[in-house]
Amino acid sequence: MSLVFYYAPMSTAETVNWALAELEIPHEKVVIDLKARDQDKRGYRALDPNGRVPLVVHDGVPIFESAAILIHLGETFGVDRGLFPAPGLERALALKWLVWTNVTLGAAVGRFLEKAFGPPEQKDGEAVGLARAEVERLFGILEAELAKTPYVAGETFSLVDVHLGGFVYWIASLGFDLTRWPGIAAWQARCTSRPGHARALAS
Ligand SMILES: N[C@@H](CCC(=O)N[C@@H](CS)C(=O)NCC(=O)O)C(=O)O
Repeated sequence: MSLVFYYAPMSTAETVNWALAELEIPHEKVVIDLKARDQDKRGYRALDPNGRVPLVVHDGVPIFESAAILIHLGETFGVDRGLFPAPGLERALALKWLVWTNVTLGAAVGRFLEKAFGPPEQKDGEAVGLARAEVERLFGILEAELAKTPYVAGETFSLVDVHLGGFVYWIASLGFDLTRWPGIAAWQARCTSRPGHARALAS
């Protein structure tokens, strides 16, 4: 088995970095310097025509999109390790939240970034406020979910917590104060106190 992970610090690749550390899968890590535009090099574009990180090449097959990578790692390596549900309804719950992370929450944050950090001449306070309110509404949905179960997809920690937790950690760094959502804050603390998270930080 060969697995090459193309990574950039402080990017969407962090959730894949954490997942690989939780799963303890041997792999080669290649750092992509986004500022130096390594992602535009022809060899990289041949693997990922989007020119983005994360990218995983598993036994020669390139896989882009962080949610797709998490699903693939979960299905392939996570079930036996108790970090991803077997096919069935529990798997469906996991997929629901993994897709929500990118398609619903990720898109809302993308709109917030566009409005809040776009060109100053296009700054519109009301649009920033609306985009922020949408992210906060989605945090409310997650908070309500975490009032029901200790982890996003059920009673036990899984790669869904890695992926959604990694996104929430990044969103908080954009100025969303998690103390407003105590359930989310407590869940983050539970997930980041794991040895797998420490291994990811040290890798
Ligand atoms: N939807 C993609 C987003 C990937 C993405 O936007 N990655 C950013 C870093 S967070 C990137 O590689 N940017 C480089 C560029 O746009 O040139 C995923 O979840 O994997």
